[in-house]
Amino acid sequence: GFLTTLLTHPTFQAGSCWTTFIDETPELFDLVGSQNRAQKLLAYLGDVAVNGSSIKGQVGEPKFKGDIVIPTLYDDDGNKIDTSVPCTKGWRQIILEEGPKAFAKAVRNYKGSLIMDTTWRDAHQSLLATRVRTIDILNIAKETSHALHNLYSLECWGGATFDVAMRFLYEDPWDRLRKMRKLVPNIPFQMLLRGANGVAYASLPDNAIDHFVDQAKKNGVDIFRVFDALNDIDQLEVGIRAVQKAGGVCEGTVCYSGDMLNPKKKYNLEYYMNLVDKLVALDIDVLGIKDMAGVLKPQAATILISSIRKKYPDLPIHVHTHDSAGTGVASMVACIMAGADVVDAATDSMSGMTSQPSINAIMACLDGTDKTPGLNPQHVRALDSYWSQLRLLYSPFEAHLTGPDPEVYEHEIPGGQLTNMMFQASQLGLGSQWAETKKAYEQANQLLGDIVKVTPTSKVVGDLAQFMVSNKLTPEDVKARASELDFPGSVLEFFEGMMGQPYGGFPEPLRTNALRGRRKLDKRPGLFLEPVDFAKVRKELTRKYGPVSECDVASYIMYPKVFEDYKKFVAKYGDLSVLPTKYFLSRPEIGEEFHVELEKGKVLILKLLAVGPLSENTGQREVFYEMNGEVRQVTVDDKK
Ligand code: 3PY
Ligand code: ZN
Repeated sequence: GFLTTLLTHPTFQAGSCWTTFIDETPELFDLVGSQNRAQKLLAYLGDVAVNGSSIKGQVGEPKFKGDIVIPTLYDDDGNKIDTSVPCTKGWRQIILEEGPKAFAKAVRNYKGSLIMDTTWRDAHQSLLATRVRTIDILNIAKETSHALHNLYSLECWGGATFDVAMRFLYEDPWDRLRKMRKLVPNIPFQMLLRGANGVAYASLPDNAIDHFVDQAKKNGVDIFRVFDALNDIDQLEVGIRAVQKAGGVCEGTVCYSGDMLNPKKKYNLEYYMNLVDKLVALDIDVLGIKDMAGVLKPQAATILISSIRKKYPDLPIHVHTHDSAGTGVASMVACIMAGADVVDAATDSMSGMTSQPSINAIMACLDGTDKTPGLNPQHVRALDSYWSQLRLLYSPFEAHLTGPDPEVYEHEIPGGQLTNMMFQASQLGLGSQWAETKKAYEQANQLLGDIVKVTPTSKVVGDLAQFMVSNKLTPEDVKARASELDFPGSVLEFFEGMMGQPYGGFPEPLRTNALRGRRKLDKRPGLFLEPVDFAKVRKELTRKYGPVSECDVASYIMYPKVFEDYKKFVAKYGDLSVLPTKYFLSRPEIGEEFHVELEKGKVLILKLLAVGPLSENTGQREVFYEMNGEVRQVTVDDKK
């Protein structure tokens, strides 16, 4: 039985600790529930057949109906490349064999430029509400390991993906990480870490950040882009130290805001150079410049990057932008020409507008220079043929952007948030108020002291903006009535100091009036938070769910409620990450056959046979599926 399998398993006998054991040998635990899994899957499929998908944010059905074609790659001689196994050659070898410092040096010494591909994280976070699922990444992973083997990194984890995976996709983000890692052993994996906020929306105790980063490193992340939404160096330091302790490559990051060349704006070259000095003093491996809204214009980019390059000749510089205004390609090329080592780009069909600029466009601009990024354009295009199909598969999450938004230089809304707010406005029927919302965002930012805006502070500004629009408040109203207004929670958290200290201080008397006696932190929040009692959390989770892994512990600490809801969902429907997206989001045609690989070699062949009539007594319907040749039936509440 199961216990014997367990007790005789080599990993178990080697005395590896219990929780790591679950992470590393999930197949044993799958065995326990394998009979159960098929039935749970049917419960989900039955529900979708009757009620349609209930995935939050979904509008309509996928536009892509056919079978997804996986591209074939050819070498220079026209021979097919064997992609049945991953490529093993890449920059990750240097990290593994020689460590972060040697990696940084090799990057700096590289003659051409390098690219980080954001398709697996920021691109879909910015264009498709972060909804791209594990299965769709895994299905192109081995091909990616070959086609893009000279990438600096693949950004594939962190940011909003952690939260959204559990909250809306009912997936375990750690499981995604481990599975991607197996199929892409050669390209460094990069994640986005919100400094002392981890991947959450406000600060966590320091030991929670250490623990989280350690798990991320152990499960496959190589490079950590550590930023703080207020560029607060004390908050940054928490994340940076955590990465250094875990042995990851530490990309300490400056968030770029405003317009450095405009003398009327708050953040100027001196401000940025000061911040770079502080990051360098913390012994970062790579400097990140994070232009989350896409407001870094080419000339400012040239001046900023060449100033840093001049002062720090050995420091690798990695620049991130969003193409919201349509200037992303120009800015990234300017950065490379001014001495940046790495820039961010996304596969063409997942690029542009609020996403990153297109890889092919950047490559084309670098053609004929000595700064080409060492990628095969045929391979880049072949991969893109996959993503162009995926873009249609995820069409229910499109925000229907129609073109660049040059107003971004005024409102400075970060890429992901811009799409999100547009989507919300259109769903609420507030499309006509969109212009007003953008204006309010600009005003809210000024009210809050012209802060750096990126998760979580961008949410503060967005919440205040929506609050002003829905309550018809002018900035003068907000100031005058601050002591009686019911401000959104995020605004109060910001004023309390739970997101760190803004450059130039908090706006007064607005802060005091809005807080009405609530606490005011004047140092980083971690100094005031009780450390997490890990033993207690482990015990509590084990009591509720049976043996838990350290990754579960980390998920729970980051998002307690989201994690518990996720566990409830999985208890009911099982792990749906293996279900092809088309059937996750929409019901099959009657008689349409499809396959679900529950685990390696264990495939279910499914066919929807019929949806029965509504029972007046119970409000339920019977749904009939054929599963591996047998008719199976499931009873579903009709929620319509
Ligand atoms: C995130 O924190 O999720 C971001 O993408 C910030 O730009
Ligand atoms: Zn971004």
